[in-house]
Amino acid sequence: MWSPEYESMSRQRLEELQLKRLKATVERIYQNVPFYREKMKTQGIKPEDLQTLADLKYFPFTTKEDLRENYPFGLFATDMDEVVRIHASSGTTGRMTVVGYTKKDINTWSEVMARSITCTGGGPRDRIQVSYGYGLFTGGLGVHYGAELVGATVVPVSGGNTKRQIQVMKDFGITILACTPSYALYMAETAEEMGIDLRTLPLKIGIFGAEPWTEQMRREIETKLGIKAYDIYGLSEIIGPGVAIECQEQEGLHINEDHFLTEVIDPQTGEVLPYGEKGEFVFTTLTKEAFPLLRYRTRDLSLLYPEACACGRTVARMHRILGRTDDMLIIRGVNIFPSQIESVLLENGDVSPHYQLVVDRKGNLDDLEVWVEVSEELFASEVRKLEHLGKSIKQKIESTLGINVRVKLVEPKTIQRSEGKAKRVIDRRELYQK
Ligand code: DLL
Repeated sequence: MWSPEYESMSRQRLEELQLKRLKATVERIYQNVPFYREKMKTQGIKPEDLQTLADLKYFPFTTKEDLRENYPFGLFATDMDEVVRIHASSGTTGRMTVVGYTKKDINTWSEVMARSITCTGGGPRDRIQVSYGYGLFTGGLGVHYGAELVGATVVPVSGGNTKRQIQVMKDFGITILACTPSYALYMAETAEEMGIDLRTLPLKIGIFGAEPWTEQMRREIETKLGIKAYDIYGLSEIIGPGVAIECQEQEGLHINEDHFLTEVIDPQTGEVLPYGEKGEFVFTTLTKEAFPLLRYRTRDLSLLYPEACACGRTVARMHRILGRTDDMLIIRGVNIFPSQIESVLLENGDVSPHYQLVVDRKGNLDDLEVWVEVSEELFASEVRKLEHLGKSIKQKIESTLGINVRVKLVEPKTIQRSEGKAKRVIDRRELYQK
């Protein structure tokens, strides 16, 4: 462990520490950020009303809309002179979400990323290829600083130029790859075209996140790259990558709870749910200076479990992200998550992990078409076989989702590859509304 003192502290000591830090955070944002002061006043609550961790539920949530309305620096809690870095994430709609870091915040981020890398078995002897984008996106620089703190050799390739990525991986003897899971698969495909078998390289660990993926996709990546693939979770608003990560047990993601207080709520009612129940993740930062957040609604859905892990860490773990409140598709009234479809597809050996969901409105009815790439071998085989595969996929998806879908099998390499976050859903219904 990078910081055993914090990663394996008793629940009681952790909660004492969290309460102390939470009180300080609430007091500071009340004093320094007019937005929070007003919100708390409207809710008739003051910092001193926070006596226990459970009292947090009386405090207001912060949403993505609040961040947009206070664009760009309205929620910063320090003087701009103390801000040493800005990052931003560009959502698909509206203004960017802008976040800031003081020197201490950068150190905190490096610390949680150093813990994360160590958690996967990485260390000073590793060579880490950072293929997350560098820039306003937090992926590249976030992993970079953590890897340097660990003492690993960092190769900051950033995203793109996939052939060169493979060359670097091979020639530099890379042992850890950090990128989105969809990009890892794209790299595997490119390597194959270049006649390079990634399984024969020293590469042994993958640190993959920034987008949803499934257990099946993990298996696919592990087999194709000959590595262990670890899920890393984070969001710019809270810090970037490093909020939570899997350990070598691969049984849920350890949350850095001494820095990020976690609640799971019912997205409809806002009520806090007990451990083990699926809901929306809500984080409160406990140590951030420039951009602290109170009860930030992530829209990410998962569940939390508090049991200590076999690895010795005692912090709570989250299940891998199961969907988002906003990428949930509602098709003919039925709630559908892309990950459900991905699981069905990848259980089937003949299709590649590349797929896209195309939603349209035909007449007054929603229509879902699932585009699936088939493997080279299968594509070259008889039409009858393809038809059979199409039918069987359709049947499986329909029995999982409970709605009718159309399945379109497409040629290998026709679905657009991504070097960052993959775009799985094309919702043409939205286009009509604009
Ligand atoms: O994606 C930070 C990050 C960089 C995480 C590199 C991991 C690795 P944003 O661009 O602000 O930040 O996007 C945050 O991405 O709310 C989730 O919906 C999604 N996300 C991030 N990690 C995972 C993951 C970065 N492991 C949003 N599984 C979050 C599923 C993830 N979704």
